[in-house]
Amino acid sequence: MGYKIVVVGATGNVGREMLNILAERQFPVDEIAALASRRSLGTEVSFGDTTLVTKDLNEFDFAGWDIALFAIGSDGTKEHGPRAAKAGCVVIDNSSLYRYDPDVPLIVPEVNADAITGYSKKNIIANPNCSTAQMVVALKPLHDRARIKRVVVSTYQSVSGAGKAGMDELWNQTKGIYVPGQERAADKFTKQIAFNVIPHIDAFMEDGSTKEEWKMVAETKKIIDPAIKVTATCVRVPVFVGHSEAINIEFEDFLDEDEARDILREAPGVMVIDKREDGGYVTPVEAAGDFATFISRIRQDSTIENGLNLWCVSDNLRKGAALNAVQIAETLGARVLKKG
Ligand code: 2RA
Repeated sequence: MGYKIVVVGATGNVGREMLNILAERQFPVDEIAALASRRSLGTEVSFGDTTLVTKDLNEFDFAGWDIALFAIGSDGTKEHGPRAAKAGCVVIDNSSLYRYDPDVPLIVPEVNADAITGYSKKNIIANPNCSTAQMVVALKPLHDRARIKRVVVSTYQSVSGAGKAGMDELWNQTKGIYVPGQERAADKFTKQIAFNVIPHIDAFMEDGSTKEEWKMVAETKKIIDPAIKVTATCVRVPVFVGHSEAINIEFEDFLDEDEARDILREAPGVMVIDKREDGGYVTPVEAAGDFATFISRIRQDSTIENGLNLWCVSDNLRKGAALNAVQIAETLGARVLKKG
């Protein structure tokens, strides 16, 4: 017995990855529906070895369906999420709409799977922001051992985080630099992204930080521990897939770098590649397409009493979005919606 599962936003970067990962992980599917907006209606999408023709989200009745993976942004979820939930279909939403709602669990299964039981209040579960997901996978096992006081993180986020338009802009702008007459001005991003970096993701807030940086603070507190202080600088870089993060951690207690490496080696969802030699670390091009959260450059921060530095890389479309959503569905199936 499997589940009747819906992927909402099946033609976008994350929606397509959700379908790929459901198939790769052989999620128990009895029936699957791929939904899209009217403008993408009829588009064919792959689900393992089969091809699905997208159906109209606006006309779709969620009654009788078990789980809906939403990847259509906050506005779309606002319009269709509640009606899916009300029809008895558990919504796993990749947008930020419900992440900070006290009645909606924000879940990274390797970190806080137990919180999933709170889904029944609204029949909705929130998926964290991509840059948060990989970071909390790395932080949680270390927090359990030496209690984290403060995190300082700088992110190097790929253009796929800004959707297909972001990827197209990097591609066309880069080409345009070499092909006379094909120059491309900034459009999706505020400044040139080809051969450049942009310290601005999402809207600016009153205090000078951006919404992306605020998300990392608020979501880390909700997922792991509200006592943890987090400060972030989120930067867009000319990489197609894979977010990287330089993470500095201050603990309550001293944690030796070797012990930290051993802990991370055993941590769920983590792959440690950490050799102090040429190539002894992971880069986005190696992480893209993989399920793991990769950790490298683990080393003491001797400028503070209990400090540690590390480098964290993961596929932002997978662990950062689609994989985490599918893992939430797996956890929901295993713990709550058990099917014989
Ligand atoms: C980004 N985290 O990278 C945001 C949304 N995916 O653009």
